[in-house]
Amino acid sequence: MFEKILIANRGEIALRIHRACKEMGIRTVAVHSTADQDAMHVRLADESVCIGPPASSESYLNITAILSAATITGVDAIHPGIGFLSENAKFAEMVEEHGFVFIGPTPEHISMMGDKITARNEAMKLGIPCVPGSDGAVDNDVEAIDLAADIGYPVIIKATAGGGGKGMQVAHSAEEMAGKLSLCRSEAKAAFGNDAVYIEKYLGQPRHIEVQVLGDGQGNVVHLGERDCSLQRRHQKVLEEAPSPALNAEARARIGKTVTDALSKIKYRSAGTIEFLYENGEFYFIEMNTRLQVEHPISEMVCDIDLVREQLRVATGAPLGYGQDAIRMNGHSIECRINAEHPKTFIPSPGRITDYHAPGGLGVRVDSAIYSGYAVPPYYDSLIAKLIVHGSTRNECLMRLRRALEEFVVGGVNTTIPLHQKLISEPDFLNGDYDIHWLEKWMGEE
Ligand code: MV4
Repeated sequence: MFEKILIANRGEIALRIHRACKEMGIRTVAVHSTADQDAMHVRLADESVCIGPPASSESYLNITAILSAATITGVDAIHPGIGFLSENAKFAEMVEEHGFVFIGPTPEHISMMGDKITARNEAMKLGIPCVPGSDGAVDNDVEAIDLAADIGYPVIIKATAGGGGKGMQVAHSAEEMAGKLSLCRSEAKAAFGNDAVYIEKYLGQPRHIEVQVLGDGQGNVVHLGERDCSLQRRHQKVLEEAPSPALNAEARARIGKTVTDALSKIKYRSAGTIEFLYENGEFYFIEMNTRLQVEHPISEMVCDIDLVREQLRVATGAPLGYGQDAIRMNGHSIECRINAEHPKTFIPSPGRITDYHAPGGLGVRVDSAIYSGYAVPPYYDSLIAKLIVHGSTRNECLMRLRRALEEFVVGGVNTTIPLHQKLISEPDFLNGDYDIHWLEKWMGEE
């Protein structure tokens, strides 16, 4: 096992990784910006290195500074966490070139899934069902309009380099195509420096369902069931649950087998998530995330597996050591993302936390790096805590979540706690009756 690793991240996820390391006897090195001098990830780590000024581009994205920190502290490996450099194939490659282990997939798998056209083509080759659409990039308007006529309107035009909901346009008729194509291309060029686009049939009321996988790079791959992440606002997830209220055991086993068969063919290593749209009982691949995800704890709670521990283990070259039979799913789990934002306008609310009391008790987990007196900096993502609840049934989970939200005190900044309190008393939510558009509609009506 590694003796010491560097955690190239901040906030709750840096703590999450630190915790797994400590339980495995691994020492940790934190890196931080000047704005994060007093951050909990720095306080808890065995060693820390300041890697630059507040702006992420000069600190948490500063590859040279991070590799220097790894060199001077003599670590064995680097965990990239979530966001920042976690899906940067060049970084993964440079980590390895400098003689460290990258705790994640190979650079080749990161690249493969980072470009959406390549990912879609690869998914099709591997037998993963995709949305009907173009076979690769559409080169010109005529080709796109001909194809859209075959697929049937509405269609969605997507940038191959897209992400976070950027670089997508829906066209409802042939007349709209030329305009939407050029809009999508110019947005993609400006945002990602790549104007390649492809088209798919537009699904009107799908759910967002993603399957958690874990592979050892030797062909052993298991899945940890699915998460329902349909509750989003402007492509930001708000609340996630596992299992999905929309799937039965047959659908779960079917999609699980499809993804594990596929990823075992490419000998996928580390944690990963395959995202699907789910409509009328069918799954349609949209993308794959080659990293740990913010909502990974709900899968951990349901499967009783420490995903970061497993990432560390397989990164050393160890085989998974168990098969799908060993994965037993139990009960229900929900995660509420608590952001330092106004609960109605979502305007960020950085500043000092004056009071803090986290809920506890059976089945309650809080992943957070904040504390009373901590100042939430304005430079980074506004996620300050994740409340993760587990219960033996969905109803027990909901009752527990309600009481945990009531106990949660975060004073001094606005948070999304009141939004969650309202959300979990909505009949549609309680009935599990929601799609990817439900939350925005509901918020518009409030
Ligand atoms: C779609 C779609 C409908 N049809 N693709 C949004 C982000 C990106 N990951 C994929 N997205 C979508 N792709 C087809 N063919 C609708 C969305 C979409 C969405 C997907 C998941 C969660 C929330 C969403 C909100 C709006 C649109």
